[in-house]
Amino acid sequence: MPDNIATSTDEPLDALVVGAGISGLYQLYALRTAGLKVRLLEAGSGVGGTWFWNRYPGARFDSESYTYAYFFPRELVNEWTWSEEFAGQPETERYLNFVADRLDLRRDIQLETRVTGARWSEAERLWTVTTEHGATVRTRFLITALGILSKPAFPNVPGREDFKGEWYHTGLWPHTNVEFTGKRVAVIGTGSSGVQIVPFVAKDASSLTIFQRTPNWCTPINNFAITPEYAQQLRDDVDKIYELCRTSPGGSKHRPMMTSSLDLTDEQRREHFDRLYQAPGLSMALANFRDIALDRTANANLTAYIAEKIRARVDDPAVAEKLIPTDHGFGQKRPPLENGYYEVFNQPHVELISLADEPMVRITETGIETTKGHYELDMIIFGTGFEAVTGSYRAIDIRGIDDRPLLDHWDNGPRTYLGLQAEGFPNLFFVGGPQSTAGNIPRFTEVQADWVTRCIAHLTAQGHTRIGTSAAAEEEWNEHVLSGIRGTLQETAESWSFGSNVEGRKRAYLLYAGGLPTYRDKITEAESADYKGFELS
Ligand code: N01
Repeated sequence: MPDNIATSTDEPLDALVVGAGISGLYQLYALRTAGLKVRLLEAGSGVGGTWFWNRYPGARFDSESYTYAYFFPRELVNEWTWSEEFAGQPETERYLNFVADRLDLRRDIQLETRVTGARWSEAERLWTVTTEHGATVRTRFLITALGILSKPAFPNVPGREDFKGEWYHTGLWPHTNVEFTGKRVAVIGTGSSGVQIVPFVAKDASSLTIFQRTPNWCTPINNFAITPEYAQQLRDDVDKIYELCRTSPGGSKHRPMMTSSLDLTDEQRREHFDRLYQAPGLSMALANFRDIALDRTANANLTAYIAEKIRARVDDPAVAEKLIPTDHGFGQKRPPLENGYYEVFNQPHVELISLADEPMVRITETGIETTKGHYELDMIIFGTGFEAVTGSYRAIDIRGIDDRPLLDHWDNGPRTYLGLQAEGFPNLFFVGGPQSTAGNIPRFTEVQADWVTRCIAHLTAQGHTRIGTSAAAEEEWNEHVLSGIRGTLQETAESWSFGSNVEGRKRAYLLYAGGLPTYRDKITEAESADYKGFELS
């Protein structure tokens, strides 16, 4: 670990990056390559961000490993070989450590340093950043790469602190071995994390009780090993694969079909769905007809198809019905990928509790009480998700012009210009913040990190010391962001994309549904037009 980055009283840094996830690491690399004096602070004891914290059994990519990974610099592509199409967490964490070493990033990273505050000085045109240990560091530019799913959320029921057994959150999984063998375990939550961990717990636990608030439309991940020949082919095709990701709406190698699924006969449609059900990863969501996301009839056809699959895989018809969503269609929420999830419910020691039938009342010393009874437990696993996107900003007291808190600015939902800056917070850039991503996150955030790097280089070259944006620019961007989600079936879903998974949170769209090519065009157009919407001085 480098010495005293956070207590430095030296000249201010050119830039400080917060967060050593896949986006922050790339931002550090890009700024350093541009010749800037830059450092990175990270709360965890290792690099990796999401892939450092979410180390629960079964955690795995749902984007193809090589499309989520870095494409630049090319030695990273040439010197790393993925073992599976969808790599598990341990391999991804190893990969990000390999990147940190290979690009010699560690000398500018300080771990175990949680940033708790940042205050802008208009007079000095500097940010002063404070850490939980009371150290401060001054920087010309501050870049937050906090991740969109990094602040764990817990059920709002009393008694969590009373529970005498073990408890874990999937997003804060310990580094020590967690033993399920012979234990009565509960998993609360059936989103992507819950769906991934459940088969692993079921293998060893003496009993497994799954508390489901809302079922999801899960489809098989259909993962497979990467052979040496396939690995070589991926390297040979790297430009082609990158171009596919770069030009697809979700930043993935998949793209939607723009013809209508309603033009097919029932038989053709079934064949098409069968093909996608057996295809790897998010094919069902991303390589399907576009009208699935827009047209209720098209969506209902697919929904009926997957419901049938669930009924075929779950022995008890009553349990199968509980596992079939009725509040949303496929794709209205991000669909989890599964590997043997539905078959878990056929095992005698596994029980599904629908919280719609018996709401949770409290957590007790020995288990979970619902309106219908008490479940005795040795362990509770919270797969209850995250206070998405802006949640991680709640842990940092960011103050802009006139000491105004960023959270006040975002009180009615996030407001940004291009997802890059907020009005009243000069020289602060968000990478992977609100109103700027959706889909395969690294492909969105690399575009932002490159933009921020060019912007700071431009300001420096022009002798400028400040960049800010305006309320009018934010308004324009807000309207553009909302226009991307308006009229889609996602618009009406209760999901973390709107913050509605957390009780009491104001509903606001947190992501960017306009697609990667449009996003890139928008931010580069603003840059080419003399930083339209920004004020440089
Ligand atoms: O979180 P979630 P997640 N009482 O919010 C339930 C990515 N990801 O960690 O649906 C009881 O999706 C909640 O119920 P409901 C991926 O983008 C990717 O699983 O809100 N239950 C839901 O069932 C994903 O979308 C991978 O009604 C409560 C669950 O907890 C995102 O992260 C793997 C509750 C939370 O689901 C988030 O996934 C994992 C309460 N009070 C995650 N509060 C990959 O495969 C919430 N729930 C790469």
